[in-house]
Amino acid sequence: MEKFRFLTSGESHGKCLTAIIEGVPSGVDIDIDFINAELKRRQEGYGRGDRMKIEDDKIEILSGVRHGKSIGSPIALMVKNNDFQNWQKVMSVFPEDYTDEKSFTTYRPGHADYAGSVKYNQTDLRNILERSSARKTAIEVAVGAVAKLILKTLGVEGSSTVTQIGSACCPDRFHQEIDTAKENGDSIGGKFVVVYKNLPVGLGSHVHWDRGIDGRIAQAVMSIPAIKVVEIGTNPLGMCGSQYHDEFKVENGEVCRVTNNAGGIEGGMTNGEDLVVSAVMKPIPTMLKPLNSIDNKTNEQSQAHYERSDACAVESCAVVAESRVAWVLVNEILLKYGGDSIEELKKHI
Ligand code: EPS
Repeated sequence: MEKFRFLTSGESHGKCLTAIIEGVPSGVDIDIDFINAELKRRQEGYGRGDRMKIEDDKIEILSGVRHGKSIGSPIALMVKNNDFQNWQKVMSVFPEDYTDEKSFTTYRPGHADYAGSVKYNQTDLRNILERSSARKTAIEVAVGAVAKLILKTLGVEGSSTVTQIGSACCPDRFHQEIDTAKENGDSIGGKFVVVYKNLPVGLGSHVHWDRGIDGRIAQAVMSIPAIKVVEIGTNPLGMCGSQYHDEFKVENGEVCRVTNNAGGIEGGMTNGEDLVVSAVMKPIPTMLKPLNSIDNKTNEQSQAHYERSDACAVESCAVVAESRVAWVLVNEILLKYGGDSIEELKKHI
């Protein structure tokens, strides 16, 4: 059974986003300023649309914390959607408020609209857009911030860097790539890397396919909206074994490696080197210059739906990926060492 579990709920323009986390040991300092700083980091980044001028994401903790510390019970979190004020009728839960004001029926190629509407038998694609929106990553980052607070207590810290936007690999050109896409009514993707340092050896396992930490990280990062590629360490394509594999050495009495092409994972387990996870985000599918599509009411050729969106959200996505890796690491640490209080967990480690 997983040790760090949670569910989230919330639509992009609904009242709020929520999460309930189970498995946070008691005695963890729940630093609200840190959680809010993480939420702010996710909101920032060049290329974000006007929605980010409306939102000012702040966490509300509803349970599981007293006087700044976790008490072992489920932690319920909430982030309000400021934009709900402008969508009250459209997103109302009451049948008498029905309006088709923001309904749409033309699929955006690349979005969840088509498959989601077939799967859930919906004509109004708003019913798919609202949950498939990347807005839900706000509450995921709040959950990630709680996971990071546990990791911090154990001396494990993560960070992320954008390494490519469109075809540009040099940060000096990132804004230019985004500006050009925006001027053309287009969107642009990119690549980022997440690094976690100071992990113990042996998180994950080689003994069963579903216990490998690389597989768990890949699933957690791949399922962020718009991620199409996840890599651990250096992409080995075209390298010989002698070039790729990381030779051993002993430094200050510690076993370590000359290089870290494996990205800190061998045999589905952490090996004590830095964990290095890269991912590629596709260009966002909501574009001012729409692609050809069809209308699901008539099956006639049409232009894809457009509404306010981001031209590029790669920087935000990197923060989301940091959070997702943090969840996986906390779960693996709790699985390996166990502990109902942070003191017990530390003692076990
Ligand atoms: C999103 C569309 C935009 C983004 C949104 C994700 O929202 P809106 O349709 O309200 O303009 O800003 O991202 C967020 C709201 C957020 O908090 O990251 C989409 O369709 O995925």
